[in-house]
Amino acid sequence: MKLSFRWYGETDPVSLEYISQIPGMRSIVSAVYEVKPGEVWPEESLAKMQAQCAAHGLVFDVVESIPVHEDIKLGRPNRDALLEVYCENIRRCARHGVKCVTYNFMPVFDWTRTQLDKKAPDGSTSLVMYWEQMEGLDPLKDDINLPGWDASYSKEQIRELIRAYGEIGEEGLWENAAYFLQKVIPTAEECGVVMAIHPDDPPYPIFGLPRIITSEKNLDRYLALYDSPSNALCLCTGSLGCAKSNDIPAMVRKYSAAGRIGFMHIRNVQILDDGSFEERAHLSSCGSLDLYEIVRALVETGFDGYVRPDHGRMIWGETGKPGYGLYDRALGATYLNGLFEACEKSLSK
Ligand code: DNO
Repeated sequence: MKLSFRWYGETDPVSLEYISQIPGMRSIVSAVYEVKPGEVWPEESLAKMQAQCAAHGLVFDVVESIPVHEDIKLGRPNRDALLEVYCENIRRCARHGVKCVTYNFMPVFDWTRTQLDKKAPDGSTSLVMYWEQMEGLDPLKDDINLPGWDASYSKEQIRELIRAYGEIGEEGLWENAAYFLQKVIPTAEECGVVMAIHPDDPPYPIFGLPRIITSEKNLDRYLALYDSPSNALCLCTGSLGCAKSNDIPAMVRKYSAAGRIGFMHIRNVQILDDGSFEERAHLSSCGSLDLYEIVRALVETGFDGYVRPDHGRMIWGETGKPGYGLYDRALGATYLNGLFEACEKSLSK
């Protein structure tokens, strides 16, 4: 596996120097953030990122994300032009050494939480989603602005988008996903890039919006839409793992054995009795997921793709982007290194 770390570019309070000091760290996961979805990424930005990473002994070879414009997800008439831009961005990334591109197909909102700084008894804070807080939330009335979301929409635009997704429904979203893959995967194949779809987080409908990348059945369906190693998964254990019905180690084993995982996001969550969830430390005993079984499944199937420790808690007084501080993600990386080394050595005995 190739160990990686997400870095938000020059404005990220976590420096490349610090990231490079994490044992075993190899790759940087980043994106061009200064342009809007649907615009072409300047090659200078990609070249600069590559050089900055190389100066710290790191490789910028994973992009997270090239966002999919809402008009593509909605199948609107301008989608072909937007898909042309999307393909051009894949080509440009590939020219600058990128091997894996993450994206999602979630309508309007990326990941959703109701609180970003829930304090645990030990004083650390983490992201949570509590149904009781969710019930009161209305994206049309409240000023909800979560870090996962594109803050550039006005309330009017959000209202219009929610209405449009209501009209196409789940099956419409599937059709538009199929169309997206038909256009994009051939380009990815030509460029030697693996497209890794991120699951919906959490993996069920939010605010009545359809969500499709949620379960084993739906992942099978998505991968079958275009049967190619370039049409792969970014298997996020914490996203899929907050639905009790998803057996994460079994899913990891199945899709890794089939060569259809490009990227692993590894983190732990605690599912609560009412289906709410809290992000927890990576250690298996801290949450609902068995990280040892997940890593064992990867090692036993010979996984050689990218892995990153996903969302960390805020610990030791660190402040910064919720989920993306240095300390707890670094602890996660070190724990993952330990699990991989142990599983690899016991397999080779
Ligand atoms: C959250 C991330 C997601 C992910 C996108 C991929 O922390 O895992 O925002 O980057 O869904 O497009």
